[in-house]
Amino acid sequence: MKLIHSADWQLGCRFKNFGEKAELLRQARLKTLRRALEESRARQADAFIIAGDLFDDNEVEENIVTAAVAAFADFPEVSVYILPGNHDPFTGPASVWNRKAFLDAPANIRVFREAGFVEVNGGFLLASPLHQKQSTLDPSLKFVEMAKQLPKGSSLVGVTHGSLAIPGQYQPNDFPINLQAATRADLDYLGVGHWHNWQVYDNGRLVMPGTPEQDSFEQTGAGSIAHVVLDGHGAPPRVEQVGVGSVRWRTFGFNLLDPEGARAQLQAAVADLSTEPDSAVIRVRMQGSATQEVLVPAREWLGELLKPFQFSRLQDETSVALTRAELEHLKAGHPILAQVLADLDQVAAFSVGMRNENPAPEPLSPSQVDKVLNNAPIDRSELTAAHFELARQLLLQKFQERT
Ligand SMILES: [Mn+2]
Repeated sequence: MKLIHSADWQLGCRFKNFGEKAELLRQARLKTLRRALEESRARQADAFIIAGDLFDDNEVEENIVTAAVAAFADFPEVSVYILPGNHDPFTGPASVWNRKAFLDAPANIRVFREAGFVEVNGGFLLASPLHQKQSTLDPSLKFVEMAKQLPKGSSLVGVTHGSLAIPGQYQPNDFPINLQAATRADLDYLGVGHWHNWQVYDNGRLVMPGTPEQDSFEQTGAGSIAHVVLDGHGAPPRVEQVGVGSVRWRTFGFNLLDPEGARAQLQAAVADLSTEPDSAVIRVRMQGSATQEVLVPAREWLGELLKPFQFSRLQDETSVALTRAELEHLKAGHPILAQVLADLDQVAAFSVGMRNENPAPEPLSPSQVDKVLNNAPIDRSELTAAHFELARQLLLQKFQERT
């Protein structure tokens, strides 16, 4: 038995933060769906499984529904098995599964509106679809009884949707699936959907492939479908992670401590994405503090760098550095702050050779500096001037926030 297992396409996702450009991201998913169907055809899979959340919700736009069904219809040799998930549960006549496009669907599409099984190339596909958005019940429990009804020795594949019951990592009302659910029901493979990063449990028998298209900066294990080969009941499944995603979500930092270095680094990183500027979502976090003379050109340069990309955002977390007069005023009013800054300068002067322009009335001696550094859990050879500048900035920033 050969399968393609996918989940969490969330077609029709609104991507509210992207305004009119959201349509490009929605279209990208439909193209990726066709690419996945192409993979299934090329590998002559017996089943193309969608383990829940094909659609973002039951109210999805009609044009997305017809585009999805048209994609399946264009691959008549691919047998598509669809399971309603928590985003698109089968709730009866109002659900997306009862729209005309699905009621009149071509013969290669089967939607599991109810729990049940179907024979596929000598093995069986067992489905436990969702009928609501939340439940504390493990939807894979149904497989235990279902599997007992099937002929002994045949390959058994479960398909359901829910969170993995990893202690501390799931909500109790979010369809918690036992981590040994495949073994518990004597399944050879349990294809699950819900979370967006690739994960494997139960000795390789329980797989959550994640979303085929990354949809947030935090996801690093998204963008794949699973190609699964079963050699017979009891044999371990052979699972291959197949990358199909096209949109790359990347976060980069730009720290004003070293604007020249930051420019060089960012330019190199972005160059890699610039071959396909429409399929990269870029976020640049600009950090640190600097004077307006440094900040303004840096912002302009970043704006130019990101211009070719459809989806980019500059997240400005910078602060304007204090002028010399402002700093002196602050120090005059807060002698302890003045002393700490002076001590920091003195430690920097001894350890990385920075010039101390503002020695304190009672500067630290070399032996006192040694004592401070030896007591700190720091490898002295790795200290640079930038560390001291950052410490200064953080100190001033925190101080200003509090006063
Ligand atoms: Mn889900």
